[in-house]
Amino acid sequence: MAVPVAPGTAADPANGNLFIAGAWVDGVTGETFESLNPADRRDVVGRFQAGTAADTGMAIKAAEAAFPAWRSMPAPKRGEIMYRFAELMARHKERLSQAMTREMGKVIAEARGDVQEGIDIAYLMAGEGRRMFGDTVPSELPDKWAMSIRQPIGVAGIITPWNFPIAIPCWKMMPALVTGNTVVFKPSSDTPHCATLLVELMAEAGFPPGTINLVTGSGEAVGDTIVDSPDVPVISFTSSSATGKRIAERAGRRLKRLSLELGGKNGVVVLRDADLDLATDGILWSAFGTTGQRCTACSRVIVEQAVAEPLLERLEARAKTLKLGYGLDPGVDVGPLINPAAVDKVGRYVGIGRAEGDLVIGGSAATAGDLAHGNFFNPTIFSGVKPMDRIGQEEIFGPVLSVIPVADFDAAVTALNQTRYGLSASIFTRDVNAAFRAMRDFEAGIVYVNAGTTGAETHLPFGGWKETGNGHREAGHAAIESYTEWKSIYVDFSGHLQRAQIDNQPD
Ligand code: UN1
Repeated sequence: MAVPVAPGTAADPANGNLFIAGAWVDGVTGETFESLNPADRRDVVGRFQAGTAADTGMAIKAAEAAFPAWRSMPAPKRGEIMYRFAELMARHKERLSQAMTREMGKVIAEARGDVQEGIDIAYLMAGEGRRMFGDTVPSELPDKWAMSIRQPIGVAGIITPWNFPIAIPCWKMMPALVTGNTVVFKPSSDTPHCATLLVELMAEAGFPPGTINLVTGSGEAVGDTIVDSPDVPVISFTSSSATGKRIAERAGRRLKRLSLELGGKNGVVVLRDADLDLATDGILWSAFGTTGQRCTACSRVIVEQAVAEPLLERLEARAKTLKLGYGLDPGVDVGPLINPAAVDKVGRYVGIGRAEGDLVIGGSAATAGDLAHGNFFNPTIFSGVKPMDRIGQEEIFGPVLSVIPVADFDAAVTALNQTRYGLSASIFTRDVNAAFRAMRDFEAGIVYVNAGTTGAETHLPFGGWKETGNGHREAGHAAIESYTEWKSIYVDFSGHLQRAQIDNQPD
């Protein structure tokens, strides 16, 4: 397997520091942890500071100190810095993408998409600096003005996962920063190099010292310190529902603003009139793209019995052709899982699945040749799964697809909604009435018609119902809500006391 020469090699790893108050510094203990290439664990991507509670405290202080000046800067000016950052990311897109494939594992085309998603949200939010709309409305009283404005909340704690190591930090940091908050950013310990490259570009773009602080390290040392700090009033977090609930409890004690983006068990419904080749394309892409490690990944196919057999044949035939390997090597379709623990977890679910459904293809770690050095798992399909089976209910976050046959459209909607999650859902059909019913009745934050469950664009709200989140949305204008307080302002220019609700009574 070819080990890339940039941005660092196994012999010359990139050593990452913390970024606090505009300076790259060692942590107080100087202890480090390694980031490994998931396609070849012999390749050390870099060594990164194991930040502590003390380091995190310093980062929070720096963000607090930077807040008054940053919130006072006109939002369009903040947007201009963000625009420069977007341009820098675009210029460095290939370098960032290759670094991402090496550190996180997704194939290079998908890594480019991840970086592009970061660029897209940066441009979108740069423009938001000149919008950030409030309401200006008539007052119920004469000679009185009424309007509402948005204001920043303070220091934002941004805790991000590894599966979109550029896009998700940007989804969170761009709206936080353009609205005038300052940031303490704790990336996943599986992707500290991507985070470091991102923050380097932010510094180069001109975000002032202290507006963005990076602390790498564990969830216990860094993440919990951010969540518990009385000086971090707003938190945005993406990971599992179990961790999200724990964070919600802790943040709830201080009534913090908290935006959670959590688990999914996204389903594709295939009706008997569907274009089965198109459905096969959509299902394979959303089930095995990113090796199933997207919050939006499809892990359930709910198919009308009448077409279950031909659909399954197509899925099996195509899944067989998927090539596993290092995402920088040409022709590779599916990269590795993020780490050995993920391989174990997927393996455990396959064990559960063998007892619940019929294994059609896959079902084991892929260890032939060079793959043995990485965290590879064969794309896996189970058929004959029942809606309430564990593999049909629990988030696996790997390349495992359950095919659930149902009698008709109504049974499909019931099965689709029979989950504690509600991120994305899709339907393949040529029947416009069925499509509209699905759009109305699917319990999900994102619904696709004749497309898979992945591929959300950055200018629409992103997020899910039920245990997928807590009602907040990322991306689009909706993201602004998570990072701003409303302030309603009344200006009375009548020159005398006017009492709302009292002086406006009918004569
Ligand atoms: C995620 O998996 O957490 O819609 C984000 C998609 C991507 C974003 C996924 N645009 O699949």
